[in-house]
Amino acid sequence: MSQAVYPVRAGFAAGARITRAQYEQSYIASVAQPDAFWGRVAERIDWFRPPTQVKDVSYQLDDFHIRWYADGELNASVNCLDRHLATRGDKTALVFERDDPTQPAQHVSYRDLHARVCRLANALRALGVAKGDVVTIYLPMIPEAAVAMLACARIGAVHSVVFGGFAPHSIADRVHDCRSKLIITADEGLRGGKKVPLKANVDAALKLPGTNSVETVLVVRHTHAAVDMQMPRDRWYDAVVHDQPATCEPERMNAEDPLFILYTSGSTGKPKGVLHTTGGYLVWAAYTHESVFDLREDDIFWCTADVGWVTGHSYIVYGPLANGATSLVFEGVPNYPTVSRFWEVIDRHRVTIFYTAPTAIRALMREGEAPVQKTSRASLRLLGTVGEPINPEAWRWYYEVVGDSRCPVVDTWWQTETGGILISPLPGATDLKPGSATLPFFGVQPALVDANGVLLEGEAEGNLVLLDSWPGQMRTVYGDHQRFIDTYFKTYPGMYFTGDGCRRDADGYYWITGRVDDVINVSGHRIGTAEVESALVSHPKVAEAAVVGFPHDIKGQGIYAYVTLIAGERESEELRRELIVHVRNEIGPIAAPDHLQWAPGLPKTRSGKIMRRILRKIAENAPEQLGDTSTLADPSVVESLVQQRRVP
Ligand code: 6R9
Repeated sequence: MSQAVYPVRAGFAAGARITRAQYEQSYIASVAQPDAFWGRVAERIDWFRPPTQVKDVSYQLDDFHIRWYADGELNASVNCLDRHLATRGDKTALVFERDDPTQPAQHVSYRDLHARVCRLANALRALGVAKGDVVTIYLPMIPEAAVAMLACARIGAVHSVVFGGFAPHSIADRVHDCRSKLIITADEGLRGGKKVPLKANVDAALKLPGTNSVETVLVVRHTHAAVDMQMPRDRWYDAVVHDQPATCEPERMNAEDPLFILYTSGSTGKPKGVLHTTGGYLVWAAYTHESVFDLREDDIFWCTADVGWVTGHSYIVYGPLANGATSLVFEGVPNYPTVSRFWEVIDRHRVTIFYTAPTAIRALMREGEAPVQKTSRASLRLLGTVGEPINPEAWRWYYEVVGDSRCPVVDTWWQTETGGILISPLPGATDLKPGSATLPFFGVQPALVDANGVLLEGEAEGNLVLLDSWPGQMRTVYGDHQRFIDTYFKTYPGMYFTGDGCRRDADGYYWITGRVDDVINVSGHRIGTAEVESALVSHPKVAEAAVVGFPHDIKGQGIYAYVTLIAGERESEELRRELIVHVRNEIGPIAAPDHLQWAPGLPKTRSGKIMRRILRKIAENAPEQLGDTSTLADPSVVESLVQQRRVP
């Protein structure tokens, strides 16, 4: 691992919001006196009723609860819109850069955004959506995605954004789980010149069982493609917002009222509905956004994530808008029409802070320096990464080639569950080491434990846990509080278990090594092995399947599937392709296996448990590290799998 150090740049330290001395002092205060610290930070939010209580948390299983600011009342959309109108009404809230670069960009001011949100909020109320109802949002990366989220927040509806790359089955599962009442979608999405049939996917999803909670589907006209409109269920978005007033009384929300549900993959079963509440989440998103990105009034902030992921929630919508910043919404992809697109967009809009994923950096690094160097990027002052570990080589390329060795790189570690950034450098305070997420943010207490839950001191490698709560922490798994407790608080009692492995070096810097559970991180997207397996076995010719991750140059991890066919079915290239397409159709393209190996048998213990450790080693092509296979019911199975391994 690289131990090169990039000290804080003198220019940055001088004008930084948080200097090293301030970080060190405030970190100690944030942990020692959380009530005083987080009470003060909460003053950055506009409250209808300021909280008198701050932290109220117990991780003890017999008295488990997580509450922050419990008697406070606020509205997230008011914080993202109304309170900026007096001072920033004409400031651009959203810059919309379309997929097609020959189309003009759109600038949505805070005043416009407020009006658009209020119109939709009124329309939703008119359609019968009330506080506490769940609205599913299945939209491309267009301003309406942010409008829809904020309109829900305005009336106290809970949004559940479903990534536009998910297939009908995945939409249906998510709609069913939260009994969503209304879906907001578009005729089609557009990515890299290719059309995504969003409305048709919703139609297909709503034909699946368990989706009859949906009363209304609002359709944004985006590409103007002809789509089936099933009246009275389907309504054009334009038509329903058209006559609505441009102001809307916001709902008074308790700090602990739900703001949104976002489904994420875990090691077992179906994706869980991670639930975030209003007060703590908003404080966290806003405060981390300002601190980690050292935000200035005139910054143009671009986070390339999709709003379908938590990064888009916290750092395209809630964090930037709560801070009155300008946030860029990009509809397209990094390699369309050319691999210079990111850098051209940076020049076009004079982006100052750029936040993207290691997988994109690695893919663009492959194209060489020329596509970067033909652009200026002079506006950039800070770079960030998120989603997966960044290898030092990609970090250096990002720093040297993209940032011209001028811009600090903040490698931000966090999760859907954490609501916002937890471990990251602060550009004016933290010396950087390529590949390390460095040090904890205020109030965050990371620790490493061994397999038995024993805390490890000093330089060590183990499982990453968090010893105490922070305001942005998820509060429950929607509809299954026990699963929340079991998943995160049972493995190591009294601690939150992240599911990540991690190393701490002699300077106390954290180096995330990746997931230690059955979650695969493909291009920064979490895929549960159980989900891919269940998609595979839903095919009539498949008897059994086991899925593991393997190292992949661009994606970080790829998906490797072992499949056993029903007796009598023949293995063929055609069937292999058919199964990959099947997973694509069931879950979505991001879950399609990179490799699929026929497995006449799977390595199992005598009690019938699949030994994934062994399958991982075979996929990694490290058969010499198979370890102890003596507990296998039939050790010869392994030998034949090793011999028939697919070469990734
Ligand atoms: C924000 C987000 C969470 C998982 C997490 C970890 C990995 C995220 C990382 C990182 C190393 C970083 N991860 N950021 N690993 N360094 N800077 O990505 O949320 O989709 O829930 O994924 O991603 O494994 O546990 P989510």
